[in-house]
Amino acid sequence: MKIDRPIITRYKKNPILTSKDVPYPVATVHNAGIVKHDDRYIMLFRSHLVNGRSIIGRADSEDGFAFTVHPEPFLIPSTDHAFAEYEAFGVEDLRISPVENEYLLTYSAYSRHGVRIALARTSDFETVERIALITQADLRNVVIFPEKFGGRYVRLDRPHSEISPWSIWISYSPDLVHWGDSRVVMKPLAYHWDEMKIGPGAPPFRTDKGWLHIYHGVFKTMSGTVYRLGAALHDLDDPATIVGVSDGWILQPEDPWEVTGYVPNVVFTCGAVPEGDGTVKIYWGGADTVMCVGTAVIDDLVALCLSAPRPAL
Ligand code: BMA
Repeated sequence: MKIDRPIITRYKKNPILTSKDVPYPVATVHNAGIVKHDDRYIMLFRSHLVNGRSIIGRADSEDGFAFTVHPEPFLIPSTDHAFAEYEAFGVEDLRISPVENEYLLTYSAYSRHGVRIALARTSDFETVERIALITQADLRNVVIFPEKFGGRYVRLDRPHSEISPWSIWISYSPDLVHWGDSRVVMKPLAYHWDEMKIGPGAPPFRTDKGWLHIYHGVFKTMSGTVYRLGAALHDLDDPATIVGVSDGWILQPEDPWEVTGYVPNVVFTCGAVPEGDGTVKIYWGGADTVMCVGTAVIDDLVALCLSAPRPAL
């Protein structure tokens, strides 16, 4: 399908947040979860410390473009014995899902045992309650749908595998603690921009035609990997069914701060904010170093998923 405008229009003043904006010492600012709460945009971003391990900071904005960072980090590795063992190497890539009057926070917890996912909740971004570690090792990139289906929470995630390219799976839970009925819903496509691995990106949001999920896909080149973003549409009533996946990427590293940095050639999303005017603000980390934002027309992304889609599996 031909769309006569950029699929994502980059904000002219990118990057919108860098380590220089953070009032405590950090090396990077990237891979942030974002949500609109009480008409303010709240960004929970990842920063590498100079020891190479990550923590999560908070920044607020009135307009979704100009952010001010809070003086203290938002989330650091837990000292509570139930979590401390598994968060010892850092917390990364937090996603925010608004579900039933609260926000569910999912993030990667790193330790000598591997990477697993922790789930926490907040209703005001002031106090945070850790609920549970909801995966074993090795899983990353958990996003929770903003609605329940048949009374159950639903998540997309990405287990690691030695015998299959890393793919997107779905799981269900009655209580946020116990998850099951897992199955694979989307796989990388051979000799395609996302052939090496794919993973959930921003928590899906509702459109007329389905749940729109912006995911990341990775391609291996002779000089390293390239992380790009793609779009997939899940059935409104049955999110395990994918209605269509955009054949092409919707964003690739192009700006200097996406092409060069802590990890070159990376655009990586953990959050998008659908607006009332039919657009969506998509936020991404550039080269694991800075935060960027761009705007897309939601109907364009839906049309890309539905016209000449590539197979999901
Ligand atoms: C992935 C994760 C992301 C990161 C990306 C590119 O495996 O570690 O947090 O943005 O690699 O380095």
